[in-house]
Amino acid sequence: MQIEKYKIDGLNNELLADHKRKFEFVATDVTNVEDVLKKLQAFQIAIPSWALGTGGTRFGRFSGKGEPGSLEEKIEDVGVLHSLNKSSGAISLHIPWDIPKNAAAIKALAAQHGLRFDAMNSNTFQDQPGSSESYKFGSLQHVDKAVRDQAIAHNIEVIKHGIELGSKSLTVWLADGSSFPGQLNFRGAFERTLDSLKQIYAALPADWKLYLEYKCYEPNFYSTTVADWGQSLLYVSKLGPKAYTLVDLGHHLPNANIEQIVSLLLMEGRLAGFHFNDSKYGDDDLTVGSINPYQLFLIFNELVEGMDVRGMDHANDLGWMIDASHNLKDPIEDLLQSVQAIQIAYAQALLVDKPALQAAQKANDVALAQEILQKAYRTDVRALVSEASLRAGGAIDPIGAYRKLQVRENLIKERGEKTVATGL
Ligand code: LRH
Ligand code: MN
Repeated sequence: MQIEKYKIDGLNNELLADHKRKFEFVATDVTNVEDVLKKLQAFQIAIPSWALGTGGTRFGRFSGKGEPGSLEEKIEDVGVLHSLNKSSGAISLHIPWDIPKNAAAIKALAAQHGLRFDAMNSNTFQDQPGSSESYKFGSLQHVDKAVRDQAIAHNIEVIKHGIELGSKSLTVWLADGSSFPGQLNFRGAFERTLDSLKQIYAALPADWKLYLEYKCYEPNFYSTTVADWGQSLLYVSKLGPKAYTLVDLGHHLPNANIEQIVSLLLMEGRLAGFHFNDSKYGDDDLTVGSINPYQLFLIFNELVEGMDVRGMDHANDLGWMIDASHNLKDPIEDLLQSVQAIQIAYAQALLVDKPALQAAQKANDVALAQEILQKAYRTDVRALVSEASLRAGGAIDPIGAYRKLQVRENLIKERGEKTVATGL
Protein backbone atom coordinates (compact mmCIF):
# COMPACT_ATOMS: atom_id res chain seq x y z
CA MET A 1 0.00 0.00 0.00
CA GLN A 2 1.19 3.55 -0.70
CA ILE A 3 -0.37 6.69 0.81
CA GLU A 4 -1.33 9.22 -1.86
CA LYS A 5 0.22 12.68 -1.29
CA TYR A 6 -3.11 14.49 -1.81
CA LYS A 7 -4.58 12.60 1.18
CA ILE A 8 -1.74 13.86 3.43
CA ASP A 9 -2.19 17.39 2.02
CA GLY A 10 -5.90 17.19 2.80
CA LEU A 11 -5.26 16.30 6.43
CA ASN A 12 -2.55 18.97 6.72
CA ASN A 13 -4.96 21.65 5.49
CA GLU A 14 -7.32 20.81 8.36
CA LEU A 15 -4.45 21.28 10.88
CA LEU A 16 -2.57 24.15 9.19
CA ALA A 17 -3.94 27.19 11.04
CA ASP A 18 -3.45 25.62 14.47
CA HIS A 19 0.01 24.36 13.47
CA LYS A 20 1.13 27.74 12.12
CA ARG A 21 0.08 29.40 15.41
CA LYS A 22 2.10 26.89 17.45
CA PHE A 23 5.07 27.07 15.06
CA GLU A 24 5.26 30.85 15.14
CA PHE A 25 5.01 30.78 18.95
CA VAL A 26 8.02 28.47 19.41
CA ALA A 27 9.99 29.90 16.46
CA THR A 28 9.93 33.36 18.06
CA ASP A 29 12.42 32.25 20.74
CA VAL A 30 14.59 30.08 18.42
CA THR A 31 17.38 32.21 16.93
CA ASN A 32 18.59 29.49 14.52
CA VAL A 33 15.11 28.18 13.54
CA GLU A 34 15.86 27.72 9.80
CA ASP A 35 19.08 25.84 10.63
CA VAL A 36 17.16 23.63 13.09
CA LEU A 37 14.48 22.87 10.46
CA LYS A 38 17.12 22.07 7.81
CA LYS A 39 18.88 19.70 10.22
CA LEU A 40 15.60 18.00 11.20
CA GLN A 41 14.68 17.41 7.56
CA ALA A 42 18.12 15.91 6.82
CA PHE A 43 18.00 13.61 9.86
CA GLN A 44 16.83 10.17 8.67
CA ILE A 45 16.30 7.26 11.08
CA ALA A 46 16.62 3.68 9.83
CA ILE A 47 13.75 1.32 10.60
CA PRO A 48 14.59 -2.27 11.65
CA SER A 49 13.10 -4.85 9.27
CA TRP A 50 12.61 -7.15 12.25
CA ALA A 51 10.26 -4.77 14.04
CA LEU A 52 7.38 -4.45 11.53
CA GLY A 53 5.44 -7.32 13.04
CA THR A 54 4.30 -8.06 16.57
CA GLY A 55 7.09 -9.01 18.99
CA GLY A 56 6.72 -11.30 21.93
CA THR A 57 8.41 -12.66 25.00
CA ARG A 58 9.03 -16.22 26.18
CA PHE A 59 5.72 -15.93 27.97
CA GLY A 60 3.75 -15.28 24.83
CA ARG A 61 3.12 -13.37 21.62
CA PHE A 62 -0.23 -11.75 20.79
CA SER A 63 -0.11 -11.49 17.02
CA GLY A 64 -1.34 -8.36 15.27
CA LYS A 65 -3.16 -8.32 11.94
CA GLY A 66 -2.11 -7.25 8.44
CA GLU A 67 1.54 -7.90 9.25
CA PRO A 68 4.06 -7.85 6.37
CA GLY A 69 4.56 -11.44 5.19
CA SER A 70 7.53 -10.73 2.92
CA LEU A 71 10.53 -8.38 2.54
CA GLU A 72 8.60 -6.53 -0.17
CA GLU A 73 5.70 -5.86 2.23
CA LYS A 74 8.17 -4.76 4.95
CA ILE A 75 9.63 -2.21 2.53
CA GLU A 76 6.09 -1.00 1.78
CA ASP A 77 5.45 -0.53 5.52
CA VAL A 78 8.63 1.50 5.96
CA GLY A 79 7.51 3.42 2.85
CA VAL A 80 4.23 4.23 4.65
CA LEU A 81 6.18 5.45 7.70
CA HIS A 82 8.44 7.61 5.53
CA SER A 83 5.56 9.12 3.53
CA LEU A 84 3.97 10.24 6.83
CA ASN A 85 7.02 11.69 8.67
CA LYS A 86 9.67 12.07 5.91
CA SER A 87 12.24 11.02 8.57
CA SER A 88 12.38 7.23 8.07
CA GLY A 89 14.24 7.10 4.76
CA ALA A 90 16.21 3.90 5.45
CA ILE A 91 15.68 0.24 6.39
CA SER A 92 18.11 -2.02 8.25
CA LEU A 93 17.90 -5.70 7.28
CA HIS A 94 18.55 -8.77 9.42
CA ILE A 95 19.91 -11.88 7.71
CA PRO A 96 18.58 -14.59 7.33
CA TRP A 97 15.21 -13.16 8.44
CA ASP A 98 15.17 -10.88 5.33
CA ILE A 99 17.29 -12.45 2.58
CA PRO A 100 16.62 -10.48 -0.66
CA LYS A 101 15.81 -13.13 -3.28
CA ASN A 102 16.29 -10.59 -6.11
CA ALA A 103 18.54 -7.81 -4.79
CA ALA A 104 18.10 -5.52 -7.81
CA ALA A 105 14.29 -5.73 -7.57
CA ILE A 106 14.37 -5.14 -3.81
CA LYS A 107 16.71 -2.15 -4.26
CA ALA A 108 14.40 -0.69 -6.93
CA LEU A 109 11.30 -1.20 -4.76
CA ALA A 110 13.02 0.54 -1.84
CA ALA A 111 14.06 3.44 -4.07
CA GLN A 112 10.44 3.75 -5.25
CA HIS A 113 9.52 4.40 -1.59
CA GLY A 114 12.45 6.82 -1.12
CA LEU A 115 14.38 4.30 1.01
CA ARG A 116 18.06 3.29 1.17
CA PHE A 117 19.58 0.31 3.02
CA ASP A 118 21.36 1.13 6.30
CA ALA A 119 23.47 -1.35 8.32
CA MET A 120 23.07 -5.06 7.59
CA ASN A 121 22.70 -7.30 10.65
CA SER A 122 24.15 -10.80 10.90
CA ASN A 123 22.63 -13.54 13.06
CA THR A 124 24.82 -16.09 14.77
CA PHE A 125 22.52 -16.32 17.80
CA GLN A 126 20.07 -18.81 16.22
CA ASP A 127 20.74 -22.15 14.49
CA GLN A 128 19.42 -22.28 10.94
CA PRO A 129 17.67 -25.41 9.57
CA GLY A 130 20.28 -27.60 7.88
CA SER A 131 23.30 -25.81 9.34
CA SER A 132 26.09 -28.24 10.26
CA GLU A 133 27.32 -26.44 13.37
CA SER A 134 25.33 -25.16 16.40
CA TYR A 135 25.72 -21.80 18.14
CA LYS A 136 24.49 -23.22 21.48
CA PHE A 137 27.82 -22.44 23.10
CA GLY A 138 28.55 -19.34 21.05
CA SER A 139 29.66 -18.44 17.57
CA LEU A 140 32.78 -16.28 17.03
CA GLN A 141 34.03 -17.24 20.54
CA HIS A 142 33.34 -20.96 20.14
CA VAL A 143 36.08 -23.42 21.19
CA ASP A 144 35.46 -25.40 17.95
CA LYS A 145 37.06 -23.82 14.87
CA ALA A 146 34.33 -25.35 12.66
CA VAL A 147 31.66 -23.34 14.49
CA ARG A 148 33.71 -20.12 14.29
CA ASP A 149 34.32 -20.68 10.58
CA GLN A 150 30.58 -21.16 9.96
CA ALA A 151 29.84 -17.89 11.79
CA ILE A 152 32.60 -16.01 9.94
CA ALA A 153 31.29 -17.32 6.58
CA HIS A 154 27.78 -16.17 7.50
CA ASN A 155 28.97 -12.61 8.25
CA ILE A 156 30.85 -12.50 4.93
CA GLU A 157 27.65 -13.70 3.22
CA VAL A 158 25.75 -10.84 4.88
CA ILE A 159 28.31 -8.33 3.58
CA LYS A 160 27.71 -9.71 0.06
CA HIS A 161 23.94 -9.12 0.38
CA GLY A 162 24.65 -5.61 1.63
CA ILE A 163 26.96 -4.77 -1.27
CA GLU A 164 24.17 -5.71 -3.72
CA LEU A 165 21.72 -3.43 -1.87
CA GLY A 166 24.05 -0.44 -1.48
CA SER A 167 24.48 -0.79 2.29
CA LYS A 168 27.78 0.48 3.74
CA SER A 169 27.98 -1.21 7.12
CA LEU A 170 27.67 -4.51 9.00
CA THR A 171 26.36 -4.70 12.57
CA VAL A 172 27.67 -7.64 14.57
CA TRP A 173 25.83 -8.42 17.80
CA LEU A 174 26.96 -11.59 19.56
CA ALA A 175 24.85 -13.53 22.06
CA ASP A 176 28.16 -15.28 22.90
CA GLY A 177 29.04 -15.63 26.58
CA SER A 178 28.39 -18.03 29.46
CA SER A 179 25.66 -18.66 32.01
CA PHE A 180 27.69 -20.29 34.77
CA PRO A 181 31.04 -19.55 36.49
CA GLY A 182 33.74 -21.86 35.16
CA GLN A 183 31.94 -22.46 31.85
CA LEU A 184 34.24 -20.13 29.86
CA ASN A 185 37.85 -18.91 29.85
CA PHE A 186 37.29 -15.18 29.37
CA ARG A 187 40.72 -14.50 27.79
CA GLY A 188 40.32 -17.44 25.40
CA ALA A 189 36.82 -16.29 24.42
CA PHE A 190 38.10 -12.74 23.79
CA GLU A 191 41.08 -13.91 21.71
CA ARG A 192 39.00 -16.32 19.59
CA THR A 193 36.31 -13.67 19.07
CA LEU A 194 38.93 -11.07 18.09
CA ASP A 195 40.54 -13.49 15.63
CA SER A 196 37.13 -14.26 14.10
CA LEU A 197 36.26 -10.54 13.87
CA LYS A 198 39.61 -9.90 12.15
CA GLN A 199 38.61 -12.35 9.40
CA ILE A 200 35.23 -10.61 8.98
CA TYR A 201 36.94 -7.19 9.04
CA ALA A 202 39.30 -8.33 6.28
CA ALA A 203 36.28 -9.05 4.06
CA LEU A 204 34.88 -5.49 4.41
CA PRO A 205 34.95 -3.36 1.23
CA ALA A 206 37.17 -0.26 1.56
CA ASP A 207 34.24 2.11 2.14
CA TRP A 208 32.38 -0.09 4.63
CA LYS A 209 32.22 0.08 8.45
CA LEU A 210 31.89 -2.70 11.02
CA TYR A 211 29.61 -1.86 13.95
CA LEU A 212 30.28 -3.98 17.06
CA GLU A 213 27.22 -3.92 19.34
CA TYR A 214 27.72 -4.66 23.05
CA LYS A 215 25.15 -6.00 25.53
CA CYS A 216 25.53 -6.65 29.28
CA TYR A 217 23.44 -9.86 29.48
CA GLU A 218 20.78 -12.10 27.75
CA PRO A 219 20.62 -14.69 26.42
CA ASN A 220 23.65 -15.56 28.54
CA PHE A 221 23.25 -14.72 32.21
CA TYR A 222 26.80 -14.88 33.73
CA SER A 223 29.12 -13.29 31.13
CA THR A 224 28.77 -11.78 27.66
CA THR A 225 31.82 -11.76 25.42
CA VAL A 226 31.10 -8.22 24.15
CA ALA A 227 29.39 -6.98 27.34
CA ASP A 228 30.00 -3.24 27.56
CA TRP A 229 31.39 -0.19 25.78
CA GLY A 230 34.89 -0.77 27.15
CA GLN A 231 35.10 -4.31 25.79
CA SER A 232 33.64 -3.26 22.43
CA LEU A 233 36.11 -0.35 22.23
CA LEU A 234 38.97 -2.78 23.01
CA TYR A 235 37.93 -5.02 20.11
CA VAL A 236 37.40 -2.19 17.59
CA SER A 237 40.70 -0.54 18.58
CA LYS A 238 42.47 -3.82 17.80
CA LEU A 239 40.53 -4.39 14.54
CA GLY A 240 41.29 -1.17 12.67
CA PRO A 241 39.94 2.23 11.55
CA LYS A 242 36.77 0.81 9.93
CA ALA A 243 35.50 -0.68 13.22
CA TYR A 244 33.22 1.23 15.60
CA THR A 245 31.18 0.65 18.77
CA LEU A 246 27.37 0.60 18.42
CA VAL A 247 25.26 1.77 21.37
CA ASP A 248 21.91 0.01 21.88
CA LEU A 249 20.22 2.05 24.63
CA GLY A 250 18.77 -1.11 26.24
CA HIS A 251 22.08 -2.92 26.60
CA HIS A 252 23.35 -1.29 29.79
CA LEU A 253 23.28 -2.23 33.44
CA PRO A 254 20.74 -0.22 35.49
CA ASN A 255 21.55 3.51 35.88
CA ALA A 256 24.52 3.44 33.52
CA ASN A 257 25.42 6.99 32.39
CA ILE A 258 24.89 6.39 28.65
CA GLU A 259 25.39 10.06 27.70
CA GLN A 260 28.91 9.94 29.23
CA ILE A 261 29.67 6.73 27.25
CA VAL A 262 28.49 8.49 24.09
CA SER A 263 30.66 11.53 24.79
CA LEU A 264 33.81 9.43 25.22
CA LEU A 265 33.18 7.15 22.21
CA LEU A 266 32.69 10.30 20.11
CA MET A 267 35.90 11.79 21.57
CA GLU A 268 37.75 8.63 20.47
CA GLY A 269 36.16 8.74 17.01
CA ARG A 270 34.81 5.23 17.60
CA LEU A 271 31.08 5.82 17.94
CA ALA A 272 29.21 3.82 15.25
CA GLY A 273 25.75 5.05 16.04
CA PHE A 274 22.68 3.79 17.82
CA HIS A 275 19.94 1.27 18.25
CA PHE A 276 17.34 3.55 19.80
CA ASN A 277 14.66 2.18 22.14
CA ASP A 278 13.75 2.66 25.80
CA SER A 279 13.68 0.47 28.89
CA LYS A 280 12.96 0.52 32.63
CA TYR A 281 14.64 -2.70 33.67
CA GLY A 282 16.49 -4.83 31.04
CA ASP A 283 16.62 -4.96 27.24
CA ASP A 284 12.91 -4.15 27.13
CA ASP A 285 13.01 -2.72 23.56
CA LEU A 286 10.18 -0.26 24.32
CA THR A 287 9.13 2.82 22.32
CA VAL A 288 11.90 5.42 22.22
CA GLY A 289 11.32 8.18 24.80
CA SER A 290 8.45 6.31 26.46
CA ILE A 291 10.22 5.71 29.79
CA ASN A 292 13.17 8.11 30.07
CA PRO A 293 12.89 11.00 27.55
CA TYR A 294 15.26 13.18 29.63
CA GLN A 295 18.05 10.61 29.18
CA LEU A 296 17.41 10.65 25.42
CA PHE A 297 17.71 14.45 25.44
CA LEU A 298 20.96 14.29 27.44
CA ILE A 299 22.36 11.78 24.94
CA PHE A 300 21.50 14.08 22.02
CA ASN A 301 22.98 17.02 23.91
CA GLU A 302 26.31 15.12 24.05
CA LEU A 303 25.92 14.09 20.40
CA VAL A 304 25.37 17.61 19.09
CA GLU A 305 28.21 19.04 21.23
CA GLY A 306 30.62 16.19 20.43
CA MET A 307 29.82 16.05 16.70
CA ASP A 308 30.16 19.83 16.31
CA VAL A 309 33.56 19.78 18.06
CA ARG A 310 34.70 17.18 15.47
CA GLY A 311 33.01 18.97 12.54
CA MET A 312 30.88 15.89 11.88
CA ASP A 313 27.75 15.96 9.70
CA HIS A 314 24.85 15.18 12.01
CA ALA A 315 22.76 13.36 9.41
CA ASN A 316 25.40 11.15 7.74
CA ASP A 317 28.41 10.57 10.01
CA LEU A 318 26.73 8.20 12.48
CA GLY A 319 24.27 5.30 12.16
CA TRP A 320 20.80 6.30 13.36
CA MET A 321 18.68 3.17 13.77
CA ILE A 322 15.76 2.01 15.89
CA ASP A 323 15.78 -1.44 17.49
CA ALA A 324 12.51 -2.05 19.26
CA SER A 325 9.94 -4.81 19.69
CA HIS A 326 6.22 -4.22 19.69
CA ASN A 327 4.40 -6.58 22.03
CA LEU A 328 1.28 -4.44 22.58
CA LYS A 329 1.16 -1.55 20.06
CA ASP A 330 0.58 -1.45 16.30
CA PRO A 331 4.16 -1.74 14.96
CA ILE A 332 3.87 1.18 12.52
CA GLU A 333 2.28 3.45 15.13
CA ASP A 334 4.94 2.46 17.67
CA LEU A 335 7.69 3.28 15.16
CA LEU A 336 6.05 6.64 14.31
CA GLN A 337 6.14 7.49 18.04
CA SER A 338 9.80 6.40 18.29
CA VAL A 339 10.90 8.49 15.28
CA GLN A 340 9.04 11.52 16.67
CA ALA A 341 10.68 11.08 20.11
CA ILE A 342 14.13 11.01 18.47
CA GLN A 343 13.35 14.11 16.38
CA ILE A 344 12.09 15.92 19.50
CA ALA A 345 15.23 15.07 21.53
CA TYR A 346 17.46 16.16 18.61
CA ALA A 347 15.56 19.45 18.19
CA GLN A 348 15.77 20.20 21.94
CA ALA A 349 19.54 19.48 21.87
CA LEU A 350 19.91 21.92 18.95
CA LEU A 351 18.30 24.61 21.14
CA VAL A 352 20.84 24.32 23.95
CA ASP A 353 22.72 27.64 24.33
CA LYS A 354 26.17 26.02 24.15
CA PRO A 355 28.35 29.15 24.71
CA ALA A 356 26.30 29.96 27.83
CA LEU A 357 26.59 26.36 29.04
CA GLN A 358 30.35 26.32 28.52
CA ALA A 359 30.62 29.62 30.44
CA ALA A 360 28.57 28.18 33.31
CA GLN A 361 30.75 25.04 33.34
CA LYS A 362 33.91 27.18 33.37
CA ALA A 363 32.47 29.15 36.31
CA ASN A 364 31.32 25.96 38.13
CA ASP A 365 27.89 27.59 38.18
CA VAL A 366 26.10 24.27 38.61
CA ALA A 367 22.58 25.67 39.00
CA LEU A 368 22.90 27.90 35.92
CA ALA A 369 24.23 24.98 33.85
CA GLN A 370 21.10 22.98 34.75
CA GLU A 371 18.85 25.96 33.97
CA ILE A 372 20.41 26.29 30.51
CA LEU A 373 20.02 22.57 29.75
CA GLN A 374 16.46 22.30 31.04
CA LYS A 375 15.34 25.47 29.25
CA ALA A 376 15.99 23.57 26.03
CA TYR A 377 14.48 20.33 27.36
CA ARG A 378 11.37 22.12 28.59
CA THR A 379 10.83 23.83 25.21
CA ASP A 380 7.88 22.23 23.39
CA VAL A 381 9.52 21.63 20.00
CA ARG A 382 6.77 19.47 18.52
CA ALA A 383 5.73 22.29 16.14
CA LEU A 384 9.32 22.46 14.84
CA VAL A 385 9.27 18.72 14.13
CA SER A 386 5.85 19.06 12.45
CA GLU A 387 7.04 22.03 10.36
CA ALA A 388 10.08 20.04 9.20
CA SER A 389 7.79 17.17 8.18
CA LEU A 390 5.36 19.57 6.45
CA ARG A 391 8.15 21.29 4.47
CA ALA A 392 9.46 17.85 3.42
CA GLY A 393 6.02 16.81 2.12
CA GLY A 394 5.01 14.78 5.16
CA ALA A 395 2.17 15.02 7.66
CA ILE A 396 1.93 17.68 10.36
CA ASP A 397 0.62 14.89 12.65
CA PRO A 398 1.94 11.54 11.33
CA ILE A 399 0.27 9.39 14.00
CA GLY A 400 -3.06 11.20 13.58
CA ALA A 401 -2.83 10.77 9.81
CA TYR A 402 -2.01 7.06 10.20
CA ARG A 403 -5.26 6.59 12.11
CA LYS A 404 -7.45 8.92 10.04
CA LEU A 405 -6.30 7.20 6.83
CA GLN A 406 -7.07 3.79 8.43
CA VAL A 407 -3.76 2.40 7.20
CA ARG A 408 -3.90 -0.76 9.37
CA GLU A 409 -7.46 -1.51 8.32
CA ASN A 410 -6.41 -1.26 4.67
CA LEU A 411 -3.36 -3.47 5.27
CA ILE A 412 -5.63 -6.12 6.86
CA LYS A 413 -7.96 -5.95 3.81
CA GLU A 414 -4.88 -6.43 1.56
CA ARG A 415 -3.00 -9.06 3.58
CA GLY A 416 -5.64 -10.72 5.75
CA GLU A 417 -5.38 -11.35 9.48
CA LYS A 418 -2.99 -14.30 9.55
CA THR A 419 0.25 -13.00 7.98
CA VAL A 420 3.23 -13.16 10.36
CA ALA A 421 6.40 -11.07 9.89
CA THR A 422 9.83 -12.70 10.31
CA GLY A 423 11.90 -11.30 13.17
CA LEU A 424 11.92 -11.41 16.94
C1 LRH B 1 20.14 -7.86 20.61
C2 LRH B 1 19.70 -6.87 19.56
C3 LRH B 1 20.55 -6.85 18.31
C4 LRH B 1 19.71 -7.48 17.25
C5 LRH B 1 18.60 -8.06 17.97
C6 LRH B 1 17.37 -8.11 17.15
O1 LRH B 1 19.40 -7.68 21.78
O2 LRH B 1 19.61 -5.61 20.12
O3 LRH B 1 20.75 -5.57 17.85
O4 LRH B 1 20.36 -8.27 16.39
O5 LRH B 1 18.42 -7.25 19.10
MN1 MN C 1 20.18 -3.82 19.05
